[in-house]
Amino acid sequence: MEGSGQSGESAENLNGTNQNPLPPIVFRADTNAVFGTEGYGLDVSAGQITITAQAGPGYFYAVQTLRQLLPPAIEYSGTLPYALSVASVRIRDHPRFEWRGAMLDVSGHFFGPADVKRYMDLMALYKLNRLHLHLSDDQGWRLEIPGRPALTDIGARTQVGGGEGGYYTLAEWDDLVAYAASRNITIVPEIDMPGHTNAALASIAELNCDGRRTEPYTGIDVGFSSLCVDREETYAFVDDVVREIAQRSPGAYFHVGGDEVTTLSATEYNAFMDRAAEIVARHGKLFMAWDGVAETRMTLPPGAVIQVWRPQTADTGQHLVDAVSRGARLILSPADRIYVDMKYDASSRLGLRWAGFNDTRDAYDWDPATLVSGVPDSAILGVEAPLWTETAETIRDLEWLAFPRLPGVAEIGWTAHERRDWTTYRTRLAAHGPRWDVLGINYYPSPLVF
Ligand code: IFG
Repeated sequence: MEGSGQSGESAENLNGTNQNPLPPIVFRADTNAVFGTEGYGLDVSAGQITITAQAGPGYFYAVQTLRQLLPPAIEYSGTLPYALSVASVRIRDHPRFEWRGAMLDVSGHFFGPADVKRYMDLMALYKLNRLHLHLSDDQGWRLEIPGRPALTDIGARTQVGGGEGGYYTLAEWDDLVAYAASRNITIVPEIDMPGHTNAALASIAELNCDGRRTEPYTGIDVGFSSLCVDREETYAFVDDVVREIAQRSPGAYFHVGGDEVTTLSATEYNAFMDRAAEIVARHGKLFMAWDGVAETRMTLPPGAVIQVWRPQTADTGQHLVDAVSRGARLILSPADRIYVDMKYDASSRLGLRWAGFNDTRDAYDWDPATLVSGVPDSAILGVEAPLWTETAETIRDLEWLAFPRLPGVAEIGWTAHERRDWTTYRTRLAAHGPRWDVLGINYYPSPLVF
């Protein structure tokens, strides 16, 4: 769904026969560096396919585009006993933004490794390259931390609605990281703090100011929990958690959450976030947090990234402009656009509606450059579609909420704004329905598209 290809007339036979050997797909190194690490050239003509790129991601993305140029039958895993063809094209393509992301909340409801890998497969189809995993919250702690067994013995045993929860062992984490890398996806771990921490508070007594563990929580209220910012044990905990996860996560970023804290003063919040930022830097990662950090006067560390999620007001917008002037860069996740845990419309069985309905057009028809006025394009790293799982329990629920909205977010991240418009996009998107059928994706047949 990207690129500047012009389809030619002739179709090229891609299955060789003994008279007509399979035309090779030639992978060429791009010596004059025109594409960047994720860009590529794709030429199909005269029975020859040539892919030109500078680095692994470029080759990978050229193949994803080639998949889209072939009929859905290409997804058949067996040997096809008949020829497939692809139109002759000449494509030169590269992404607009470096950060083309999806966030998966595995704390509200737990999703095992197989579900997360499936989600990554579907992300890779559309050249998304960042998977932000929301690993902790009030309802569940999801990753084994050496030396802190209570987090998984107790904190992982719950989820929204009271199900049995779950967590990733370190081996499963390493496997997810490797799987992501094989699809040019970088995992961005998030441990939400100081709020959204009841699972940890229910597990470890000394994280609470009264020294007593809280009760497990399986509802969907927000804002009521906070680590005890006055106790040194809290910072030892944060250091343990950040250290263990950072050393098993090759990506550059560590997301510390920072959202929806109602029980601390601004001074207490700032002091905590400053110390959390120091700990993240100590373990070699760049600081990332939700946009509430822009309203504080915390010292934003170099390379800090702020994830914009709340519908902007003049006030919050000015805070973001200030933060950018202090060196921060932005990831855009406007809740009233690309929170794909919002209902599509009143008919949606799944999803929340606190940010309004996000139908397939809402999620596509906006320009990142104009979301926050006063912020230069250079300060925008890219876009990311969060999927919170208060109402999603299975991979089929995730697919229903994410498709068809997620491919639109991918195109916003990849394609120049002036080359995008809803009228032509919706037609191109509809043509992907048969591909999603072959792939078994449980997508919502949006009446705006199908
Ligand atoms: N806001 C909360 C999430 C989740 C979400 C559901 C953020 C940053 C509403 N925080 O989004 O914990 O409850 O849409």
